[in-house]
Amino acid sequence: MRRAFTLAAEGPRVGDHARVGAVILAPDGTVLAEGHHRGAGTPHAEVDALMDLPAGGAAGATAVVTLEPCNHHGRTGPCSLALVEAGIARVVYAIDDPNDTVHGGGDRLRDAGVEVVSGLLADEAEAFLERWLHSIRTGRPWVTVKWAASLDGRAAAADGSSRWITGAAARQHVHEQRADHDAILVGTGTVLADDPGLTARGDGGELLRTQPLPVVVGDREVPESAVVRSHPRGLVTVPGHDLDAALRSLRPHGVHSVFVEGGPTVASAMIAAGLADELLVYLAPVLLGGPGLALGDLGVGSMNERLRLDVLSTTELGPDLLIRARPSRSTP
Ligand code: AOF
Ligand code: ZN
Repeated sequence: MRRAFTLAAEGPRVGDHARVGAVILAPDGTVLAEGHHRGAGTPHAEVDALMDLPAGGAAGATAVVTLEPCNHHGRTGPCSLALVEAGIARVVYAIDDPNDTVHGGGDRLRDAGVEVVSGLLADEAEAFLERWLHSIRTGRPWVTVKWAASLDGRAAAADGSSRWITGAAARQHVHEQRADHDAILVGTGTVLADDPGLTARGDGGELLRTQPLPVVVGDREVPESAVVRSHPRGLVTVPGHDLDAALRSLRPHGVHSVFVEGGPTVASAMIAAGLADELLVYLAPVLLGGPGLALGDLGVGSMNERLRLDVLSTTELGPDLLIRARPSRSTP
């Protein structure tokens, strides 16, 4: 199963698909074939592995898969059927498929007389597919909220200028995070104030290979001349201020993860609405003082309402510090 996870990790990190790996073992434990899913519309991991075997080559073998084999005719045929037809005797998988229309492969295999074991390394599968599972289970993409601030929590100076608080290493890290999410979301206020491109770029300014879908939320018009209008992925605008609805509306665009990058109004609203799954806070060793706070009102009126966080990691990026945190799961 660990090998299957390694194979799964070779699939693209972003896109409208689950990263899945599969290993086919002979009765004596020898590896017969390996496979992984390479993105929407391509063969599923099980079929990718079976394709490496001659006809009849999987008879009596065990298939080890990181996700329950599918049971539907989607962009490809059902993997459960492909495994039965190949003569697989035993299937071991980590977690059930959370998709209502897809799951049931385990039962179909059992009905066909295949021995099925599930739950192997389930915790690792949950962690590995965290964003996708969250998106399928809730109907709402995973949300990472990012901001950059001075040590005293300001994102802008008194005159409103906000570029650049952090240094080159932190900024490059942000670009990599953009490329690691399906979409990047800002409010109309940020578009009007900063005219951002919302692309993921390398340190030479070149476009990275994967680009997040740019999403602008709010009622004000995005100007014809806005830089984001020439984004390579096009532009999605979502009117209104219902962030939960806005996030759900991105699912038909194949979006399972969203990087929220501005500004304070949208970041605060995401957090206050309980929609932020992870926070990335880049802190620069400067002080700005004044009114330019990184976050506005969070609906915290009193100390006993404070939002508790669990810190996952702290990382030095040149002179700056990155704190990765999540809303605390433990009770106070
Ligand atoms: C598997 N093996 O390798 C993957 C699975 O649109 P489709 O037909 O590609 O189906 C996508 C769904 O199938 C996806 O949402 C997830 O539930 C499952 N992914 N299943 O048996 C695989 N990638
Ligand atoms: Zn499948």
